Amino acid sequence: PKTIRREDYRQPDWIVPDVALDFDLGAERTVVRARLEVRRQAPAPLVLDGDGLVPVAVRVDGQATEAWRLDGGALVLDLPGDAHVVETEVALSPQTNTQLMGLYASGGLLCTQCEAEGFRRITFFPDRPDVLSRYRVRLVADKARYPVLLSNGDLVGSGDLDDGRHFAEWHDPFPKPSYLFAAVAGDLAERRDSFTTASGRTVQLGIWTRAEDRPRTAHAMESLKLSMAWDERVYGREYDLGIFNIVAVNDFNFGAMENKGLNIFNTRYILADPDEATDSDYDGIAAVVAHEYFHNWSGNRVTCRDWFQLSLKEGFTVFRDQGFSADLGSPAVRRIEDVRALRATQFPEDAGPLAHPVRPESYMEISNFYTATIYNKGAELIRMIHTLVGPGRFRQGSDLYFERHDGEAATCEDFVVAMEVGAQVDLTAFRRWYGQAGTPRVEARIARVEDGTVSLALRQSTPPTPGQPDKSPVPIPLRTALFDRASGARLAEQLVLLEDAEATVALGRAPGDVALSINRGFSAPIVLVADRATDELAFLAAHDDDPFARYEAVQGLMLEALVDRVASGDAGGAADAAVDAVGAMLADPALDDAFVAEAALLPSESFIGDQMLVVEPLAIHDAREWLRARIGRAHLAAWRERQERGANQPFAYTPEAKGRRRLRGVALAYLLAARDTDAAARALDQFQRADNMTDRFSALSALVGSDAAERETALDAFRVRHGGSPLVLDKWFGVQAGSSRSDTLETVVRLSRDPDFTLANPNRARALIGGFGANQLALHDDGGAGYRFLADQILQLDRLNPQTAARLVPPLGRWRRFGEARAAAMRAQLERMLRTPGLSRDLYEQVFRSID
Ligand code: HT7
Ligand code: ZN
Repeated sequence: PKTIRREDYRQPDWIVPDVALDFDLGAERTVVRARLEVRRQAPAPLVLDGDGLVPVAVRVDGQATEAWRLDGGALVLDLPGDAHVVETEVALSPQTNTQLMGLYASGGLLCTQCEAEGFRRITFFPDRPDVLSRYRVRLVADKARYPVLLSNGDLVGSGDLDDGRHFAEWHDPFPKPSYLFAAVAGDLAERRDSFTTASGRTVQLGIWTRAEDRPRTAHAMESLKLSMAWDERVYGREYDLGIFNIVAVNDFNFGAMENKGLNIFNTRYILADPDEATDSDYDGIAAVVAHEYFHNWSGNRVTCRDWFQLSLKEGFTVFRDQGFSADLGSPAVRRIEDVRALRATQFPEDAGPLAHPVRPESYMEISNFYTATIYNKGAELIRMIHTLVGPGRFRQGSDLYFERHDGEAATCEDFVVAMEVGAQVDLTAFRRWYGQAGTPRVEARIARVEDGTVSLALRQSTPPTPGQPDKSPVPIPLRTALFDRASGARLAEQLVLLEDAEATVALGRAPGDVALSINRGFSAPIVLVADRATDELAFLAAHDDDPFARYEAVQGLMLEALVDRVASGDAGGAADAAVDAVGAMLADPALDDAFVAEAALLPSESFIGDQMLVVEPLAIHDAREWLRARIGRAHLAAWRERQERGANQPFAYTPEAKGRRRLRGVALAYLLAARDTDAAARALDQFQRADNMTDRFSALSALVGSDAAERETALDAFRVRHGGSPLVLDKWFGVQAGSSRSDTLETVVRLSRDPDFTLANPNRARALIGGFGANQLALHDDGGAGYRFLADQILQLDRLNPQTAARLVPPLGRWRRFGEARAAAMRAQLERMLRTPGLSRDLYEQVFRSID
């Protein structure tokens, strides 16, 4: 496959100010007629991208023509003038489109997914984000099968036709790139609402689902209205059309899509009721609804010049949705969750063969670049700018960015320049963050000068990544504070900016012993290596007034104990300190339950592995279970009390009730680990009495790793109760794939043959196969059978849905981190995949880069 390079960007030779599309829709056959008004920008032929399309007819300025050629799927025309009307006609088969890109069938629906390059599977077009067009769309379909016909913009006409068909015409006045085009046809029910904007316009809101799902759309609608108000209040951004529609579909490659005025969602991020969705599902829905809505400005009104600029819209929009979620609940807990996610996905990516900068230099298949680096690290870059300039100046920068680039296709550089001018800050050195892959490592050490002044010695380095052997220092904002150990008082907080490879900074005068709190709030996405003794961490775990730093101190103690235990079978004093720190938090009435739950959670097995030179999955698992049992046993009474607290109260979706449920789940896991006499019975009791999915699922998750008879009872009951609900059945598959039992591979193989399992549905495939790939213990079980199974499933899925298949490769790509035998077995599977004939471009690129 061809490599596309950022440096090769050229402005389009032709633009298309206006497009008219005419769809004659059917699942078996859909005919698409396109009318493009094209304008020349350079002396070159008109190249209209196409993927799998065969022109049935081509007309130029109303005249049928044969003067065209196909070049690698694209339709090429040599046109004489500077302005022409080009018409094409193609026929599609949505029903056989298993890639879920372009126009496809999902259940009884027809829907589109165009980002990044799906539009070229619908019609011939310059399918690149810097060609912006006004769209008129006419949809025609059988009225009984497809009573609802939706597209972008405003509805400008509709009516009945002969032979049971009907039509709808939509017009979107805002010029947009083809990746934001959308159309949906189906038998859908609507939850209708409205929102009045700050300037007094009324927007009609609709969430469209299958009729039986309609009752489960209330939370999504509420989230949408909150998002619209938040974007007005925090960013001054108002919605611009008269209609905003959302459609939920079962089969979707991603979470959702921000098509202008017609968002299309994975049902997973729309449907919720207390009996079927966990609190974390509820939070996910609010975050994704907000994310897609926020794209209306950061992505749609200002779009990307080319796909190398993807983080311009994605990183910024993640930052915006994180701010929204923080404002909805506890900012500290949200920050902890966001950092946990960053460490679980982005840090390993940045340290492995798929590492790439936030603004990549090249790609083979752009779908492979919808990564944690583009999204989550991209958001961290924006957050650092926000930290450097403060909220007021940041807002001036974002206002200027939207004002300058409204209606344009912009670059990351445009964003940085707008921030420099609007927020009055020099970001010359900061630009390196965009171009350099890898997670900077910062060493921090306190040094005392004779007169009582405390200084901080800092040193940064970034490890080499593929194609980037040498790294430059990047500006790293570190929110830092000192505590007086004797009194517990905080002496100072300052924002230290580490710009060079090394620096020493004076922190102030402190006569007695101090404790160093650094990277508070996770002010920079770095790996911190602070030379802090166990008792200093224990002090911070008890006294730090920054909740994130306090969480970090507890996690630091746990990590120290776990790493020592794996290395030497001993856990030094860190294990005792971790046990005490958790006990102190459980006893502290000032702390809210959600925070205690987060802080009491042990670091994940993969994060523990990231701290080691050679990952030993079994030793890590054993050490983690050992520490879990110790913390469980040490605080049995407190865990029991937390597991029982409020259990008889009816479900409420309030921050307090959510926190209580979260801590109840953590408590149950500790009780099971401690082998408390009635723990399994207690878990089953919670499972059976629960009036909500959070409690039911936390009980099931706690039981699924055990050998107790209650495990089977709960698993069977869960399937009987929820077997008819696809999203809940995904949980049933996923929880078994993540089990720590030694028979997990056998179970997953059996489940892959279950009549309810299908690779054709991405949610189901991700639940079972993705869940297994993320299970450190089961995947790396000795013998390599897990690697073989994973590779087999990826290859099978690649024939149906290359994008989803390619996303399952990263666990195998981590082969260098393991001992010789495992590394060889993992690599062998990558090589086998690479040798397989007919591999998709998506999978080829991921496997090829993972082997290297
Ligand atoms: N901007 C959207 C990306 C997306 C996507 C990308 C590749 C293949 C399928 C996809 N569906 C949606 C989602 C977002 O970030 O909001
Ligand atoms: Zn996005």
